[in-house]
Parts: sequence; C-alpha cells; structure tokens
Amino acid sequence: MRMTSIVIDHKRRLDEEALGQTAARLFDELDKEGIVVLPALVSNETLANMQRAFDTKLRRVRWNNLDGYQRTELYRHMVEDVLLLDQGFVDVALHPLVKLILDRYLGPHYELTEAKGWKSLPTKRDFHGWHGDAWYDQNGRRDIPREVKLALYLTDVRSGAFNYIRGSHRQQAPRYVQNSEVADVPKSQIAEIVGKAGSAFLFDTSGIHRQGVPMLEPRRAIFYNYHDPSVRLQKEDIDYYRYHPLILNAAFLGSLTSEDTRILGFGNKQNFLPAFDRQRRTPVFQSFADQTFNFQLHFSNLRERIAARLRRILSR
Ligand SMILES: O=C(O)CCC(=O)C(=O)O
Repeated sequence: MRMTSIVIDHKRRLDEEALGQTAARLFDELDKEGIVVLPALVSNETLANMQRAFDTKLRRVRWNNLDGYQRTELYRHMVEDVLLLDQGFVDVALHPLVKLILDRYLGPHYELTEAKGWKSLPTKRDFHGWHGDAWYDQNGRRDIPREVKLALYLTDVRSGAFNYIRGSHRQQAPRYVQNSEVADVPKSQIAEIVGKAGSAFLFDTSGIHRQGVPMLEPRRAIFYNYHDPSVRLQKEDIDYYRYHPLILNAAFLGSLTSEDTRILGFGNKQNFLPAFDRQRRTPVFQSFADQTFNFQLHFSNLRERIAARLRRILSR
C-alpha cells in the first residue's frame, strides 16, 4: 500500500516537472514571438462535447426565450459567455499548462475577463483587418498593460486562419493598423495558424494580428481574454459592458482551486455595472418586432377564446 503511494507520488512529481518544463519553453516563445501554439488541451471526447454545445447556440439568433448567437455585424455570429455551455470550456480556460504560462507572463493579478466565440462566415472581404486589441484607457498612459488571449479552434481551419506578425507585441499602444503599414513585413514573419479542430494558441493582444482573408469555409473558434481587471478600461468597452464579470454555470464549478476562483473573478465587483442598460442600436426595428409579436400573442389568445366559446355552444 505504502509502496503504491510512493510510486504514485513519484509519478506525480515527474508529471509536474515535465509540465513545468513545457510551460517554461512555451513561455519563452510567447515572450519572444508574442504568439505560441500549444499542445492539445482537450481530449477528442471533450472537444466533441464542446463542438456540439457551441453548434447548438449557432442555430438561431438569440431572441425572447430562445438562446442563440448574437449578431452585430455581417460576417460573424457571436456566441457570448461560452463558460455556460459545457465543462470543457471551463477546463480549457483553467488548464494547468495555460495557468503556468499566464502566471509568468501576466503576473499574479490576472483574471479571465471574457470567454466568447464566433462562427466566421465565408467571405473574401478583409472585414477584420490588422490591429492590436485596444481595451484599456490609453489617456495619460505610456506603458502597455499586458493582455493575452487563448484561442481554440472548434473546426479544422484551412483558410481564414488567425494571422500574427511575430515580434510585433509590446511595441506600440494597440490600434487599427493600415495594410500599407505592414506591406513590407516579410511573409516569414507572419504566423498563419492553420490547424485541426482542437488546435490552441496563446497570443499577446498588443501584437499586430487579424483574421486571415479569404475565409473559404465557415470557421468556429473561441477566444478567452486574460488581463488584470484593475486596469482602467477604454470608454467604449465600459459603454458596451464588454468585460462584465463572467457569467458562469454552477454545474461546472465543482472542483475549483482557490487560484481558479481568483482567475474566474469570484467576488470581484470592480467591473460590475449596477443596473446596466445597453444602448439600443436598432430601436425602431426592435419596437416593430416587439409589437408584431405582441399582436401575434393577442391573436392566438383571441382564437383560443373563440374556439372555446364555439365548443361550448355546440355542446349545448
Ligand atoms: O478571428 C480571428 O482570427 C481574429 C481574432 C482577433 O483579431 C481578436 O481576437 O482580436
């Protein structure tokens, strides 16, 4: 019995050592290049569950009591709050290898501040061009606070892959970048992350990146965003309530460590906006849809009452 537990302890130590060495190697690459491809984070079975849950959200636009995707632009269907969908989404966000790398790259105060995904539709349009992710209030700020995204493909990606200019991170405050500004960047410096479903990578979001063009087939991917939540956000993200505290599913939170609860932002109200009401973009259309639906409810109610009255008359 004692012999068995010594063997298990020894194996655990070796596993931890190997994980630590892998994390150190991947951290070095992230630090140098701004992007690093990770080894597989999920089993085929977990991936299949995640794909199925994500696909279900893509069946229709979210409306009334039907959950679904959100649509604010032409070429993407957005699935917000993926941590609600399946255990796999939570486990990926808190994967030991990811945490070891982020601990070193972001320091001890980072949290997962967003977990969403999208289906990109086929197009030849360069609608999501080169940029660094603007997220913090840049007024009066010289330094570039660190932010890392973890991406995971849910479909095989052969076109429209994520593109990243290696070594472009931490050079300038994040902003949109014109194609002409990167025209001289040699192709060899651009990482184009094609890969099978399940491929995962980390990138520093201050580096110049984009969704590749053309996108020849639909692509499904999720993006987790990690940064220090005490950094002041840019106004447009506050107005949109973009980095709201995570919305979680109690069913998937059964085996968290205290570090995990910190990363998920348990009890942190810093970026909670009480009674938040998002500005409506299409108020006229929305009120037309509300009234049409209201009319339909009244109409079916009237039909039921007439049918009941007729049944009563005919049964006399
Ligand atoms: O969808 C992509 O490949 C690009 C993602 C991106 O630009 C971002 O997450 O900031």
